Amino acid sequence: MMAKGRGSASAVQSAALLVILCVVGQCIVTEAATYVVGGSGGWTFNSVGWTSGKRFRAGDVLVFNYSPSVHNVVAVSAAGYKSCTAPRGARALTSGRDRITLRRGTNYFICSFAGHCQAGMKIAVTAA
Ligand SMILES: [Cu+2]
Repeated sequence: MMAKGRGSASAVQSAALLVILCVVGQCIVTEAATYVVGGSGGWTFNSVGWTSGKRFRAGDVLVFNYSPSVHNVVAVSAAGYKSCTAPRGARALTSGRDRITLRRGTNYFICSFAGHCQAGMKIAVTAA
């Protein structure tokens, strides 16, 4: 009888621990989610619509996967995003698998290869 009682208490403790771990796990995911831009297709033309329906938070990480011989990633201003122009001296990311941590507000990225941004290779990501 006593053993059964302890067993029950132990089961309750296990359940409580599981809940706490789940809550903690969710917090971690919420605070720093990682998104692969464009999904399995990667960072390419018409990535512009990829952000729709997603909710981003400051600290989330965007992963840009692409072939560095034909694309790059450049962080730009709102004006640069609209006009598809990178600022003079802008540093292009060219690793082909770049990771960028989002800042609060809207983060703008384009590919600066000629014509690519105009073909929808641009994203505006608003992070809460
Ligand atoms: Cu490109």
